[in-house]
Amino acid sequence: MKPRVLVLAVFAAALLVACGGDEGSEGDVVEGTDVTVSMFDNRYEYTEIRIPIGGSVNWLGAGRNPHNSVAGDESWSTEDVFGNLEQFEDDEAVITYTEPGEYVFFCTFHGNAEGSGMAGTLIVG
Ligand SMILES: [Cu+2]
Repeated sequence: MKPRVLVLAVFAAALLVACGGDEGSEGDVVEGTDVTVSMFDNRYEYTEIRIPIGGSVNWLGAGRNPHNSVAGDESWSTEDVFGNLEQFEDDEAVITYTEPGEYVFFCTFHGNAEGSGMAGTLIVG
């Protein structure tokens, strides 16, 4: 009887650890072909975005303050498609990414190219 109880206890502990890990990552990682990322005051809905080559991100204004998304290496910007660095609530900037790479992205008002503040990582491919 005793060994069986011990096995069950270990199994339950493993499940708890597995569930805890999943919850921690689901909050800020998104993966898909065409994803929408809300830009809140003053943080992105996701800080890690994974899309395939040819996938897109809809950068969606969702705050009272203006926001944007700019690549740390300046290779792309929501300004390129939206025409303005200030996106307010419901303003959309859909960017299609055709080059594989890993980009830091940031809001020019609330973050910086080093990935501090309102910032994250976009992985294409
Ligand atoms: Cu911002």
